[in-house]
Amino acid sequence: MLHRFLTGGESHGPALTVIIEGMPAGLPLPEEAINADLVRRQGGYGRGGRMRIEKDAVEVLGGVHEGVTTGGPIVFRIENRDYANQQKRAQPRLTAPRPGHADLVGATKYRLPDMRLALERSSARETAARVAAGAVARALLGQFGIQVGSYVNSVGSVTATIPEGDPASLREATEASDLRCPDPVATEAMRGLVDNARRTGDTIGGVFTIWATGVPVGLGSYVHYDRKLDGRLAGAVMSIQAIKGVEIGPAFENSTHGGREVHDQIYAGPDGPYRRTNRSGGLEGGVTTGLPLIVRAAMKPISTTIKPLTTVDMATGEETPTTYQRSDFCAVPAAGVVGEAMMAWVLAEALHEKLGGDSLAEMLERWPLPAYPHFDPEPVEAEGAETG
Ligand code: EPS
Repeated sequence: MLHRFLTGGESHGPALTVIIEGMPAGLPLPEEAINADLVRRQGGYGRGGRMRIEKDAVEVLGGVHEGVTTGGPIVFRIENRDYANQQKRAQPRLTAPRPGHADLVGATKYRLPDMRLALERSSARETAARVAAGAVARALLGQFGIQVGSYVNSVGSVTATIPEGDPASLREATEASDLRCPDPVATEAMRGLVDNARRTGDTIGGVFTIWATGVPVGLGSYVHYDRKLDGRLAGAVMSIQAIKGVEIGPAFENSTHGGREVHDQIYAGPDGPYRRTNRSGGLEGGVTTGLPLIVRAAMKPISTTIKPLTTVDMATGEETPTTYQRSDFCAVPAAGVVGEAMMAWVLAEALHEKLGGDSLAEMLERWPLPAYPHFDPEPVEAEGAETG
């Protein structure tokens, strides 16, 4: 493991923290770039009251000197402004778990006396710390011209029309939409669904796409299951709270067609071999093809609903309706930003594995990578060699 990060802190504790290890020294790391991603994560139509309280920004506690990484662990703190409010309110013990949240399984696993202790750590508030770590990875990738972004494909039953082609060209329209959806007609309809969820005391999920462009050929590996980049990306994206499905490229659709329709054929061009399609989502054999990486994720509807669900009060053993305090109605746009962080994280590590080095300067010495190997038209065979 070349890179790792560890988040700490609870949703309503004093602060979130993250320690990031393995980043090369000499990487310019402007605080504003990290904070800009934190702001993007806080946005999106359908967020609840908490986002009006928090103003996420990092306090840099280590690993950065005069805006440049030192090679030491990078340490960030993000204040929870709601902590002060929480201190003033008595929090009743939570004994009736919300179906879909980690309340019941968490309290069972850790034998907690109050399910609030499970809720506090399982909360998606933790994703603010992930986005800070992802912003560091994004800064590293940016040095090599690799861009990472995301957009929302669907909210509930409303699906956007996404033009084919360079995903980076969708960035402007995506960031202009409060649902982070590049299709303005779909954005309007999605807003209606979120309003309806709010009105009916429900929540709503959706699907988002995370992309990366400028990725060289040859990141990841096919030689071991845990080095395959598709597996690493899927695991990282699936680890985001409320994500229940991940696909690489149009994988589920591909499965309904024959191989001759699915595989991205290779053509000879003036600059070497090239593809006209990217149905592999930018990965073959767990290795990047040089085409944009495309990962799609399905987010379930948030499990805290105003209109109750049936549960069991673990203090009485009786069925009871769930209680509601506050939550988001739809967090799909925010989840896309978290997805970017996880993709950037995995890609930055894969790039560092490929290039090696302890400093950005050493990594840049090995850049750019040659696109493809050179094959002699007539290889000289060793005497007595047999074909395997
Ligand atoms: C969350 C519940 C809500 C969300 C929270 C995730 O928080 P609260 O209970 O304080 O209203 O707003 O997400 C964030 C705080 C955040 O920063 O994204 C949950 O139960 O997972």
